[in-house]
Amino acid sequence: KLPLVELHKEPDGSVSKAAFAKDVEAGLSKKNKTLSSRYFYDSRGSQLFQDIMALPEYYLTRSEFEVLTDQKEAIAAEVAAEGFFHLIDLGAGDALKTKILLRELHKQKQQFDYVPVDISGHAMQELTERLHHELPDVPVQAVVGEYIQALEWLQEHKSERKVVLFLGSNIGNFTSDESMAFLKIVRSYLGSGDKLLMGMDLRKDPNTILDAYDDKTGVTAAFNLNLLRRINEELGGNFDLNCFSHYATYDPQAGVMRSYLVSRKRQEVWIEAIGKMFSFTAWETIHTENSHKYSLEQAQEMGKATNFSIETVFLDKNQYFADILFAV
Ligand code: AVI
Repeated sequence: KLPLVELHKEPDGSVSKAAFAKDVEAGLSKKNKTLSSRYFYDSRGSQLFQDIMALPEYYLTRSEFEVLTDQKEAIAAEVAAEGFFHLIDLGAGDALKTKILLRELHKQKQQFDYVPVDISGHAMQELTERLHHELPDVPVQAVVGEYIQALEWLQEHKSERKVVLFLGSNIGNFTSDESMAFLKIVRSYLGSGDKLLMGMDLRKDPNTILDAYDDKTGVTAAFNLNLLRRINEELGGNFDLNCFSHYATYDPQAGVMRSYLVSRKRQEVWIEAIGKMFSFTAWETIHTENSHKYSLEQAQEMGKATNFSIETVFLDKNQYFADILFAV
């Protein structure tokens, strides 16, 4: 087995049960109930997200693929600039998209090592081994942990120039305050010459956006409902998944896609690990996820407010999605 840096203390991909129980209790005790989308990604949830990415309605994946494929020469050249650098991939997963860049950087004979970061040790082990065969000349140092934990580790152990990748539209799942705080923290770990390449889903026809989060085959519904299944499994809950349904709605003025689970009847749910019963009225909702959609002006403002400047905006032909290169 190739070595991984393991910063994450819990069993693979999982969260601490106590922290999960505490968050669930707090969320379900609110007047407007909430559960955090960060708990979507157990192994079943991660598989369902892979399925979402293959849906015809979920344009985000294909759009970003197009950006990276069509503009890989320019992206690789701009990211690299001069000398050796660490390419840090936050939330790398199977790195399907990043591999386009890795191949191009290698082709351009750029001097770098690849540092994928993910909460899943299994995913990082697999990726390390696959890259060892597919791109044997690219040095890989996978880190298993949370994003910030990993940046901290890098700060202590690696002194060369850093290029951070935050692909997908992961920034969109943070609240506005969280995304600003996150960008400020990332910025605090970067110095002159360092860069951030971040994926941002852009504003577009509201119906196109709505379809992407309410697909006909019900994969997104299963993804959302999986959160209740996970509570049943890990916290001893007795949610009846047939008595809740997925509801997604897009607010075109705020640019926010909001997802909910709706209680289809009056019901009570017991959660063993919390030792409490939670009551739902008929049609009461649990808010589970926000997915922000941005204008390029907003991206500019976010950069400004967090001390980054926009170097280049890479777009697909439809202008559905942007990979934005921020410089320090
Ligand atoms: C992971 N994240 C960027 C996805 C999104 O588009 O917000 C999660 C997702 N939720 C429903 N479909 C996909």
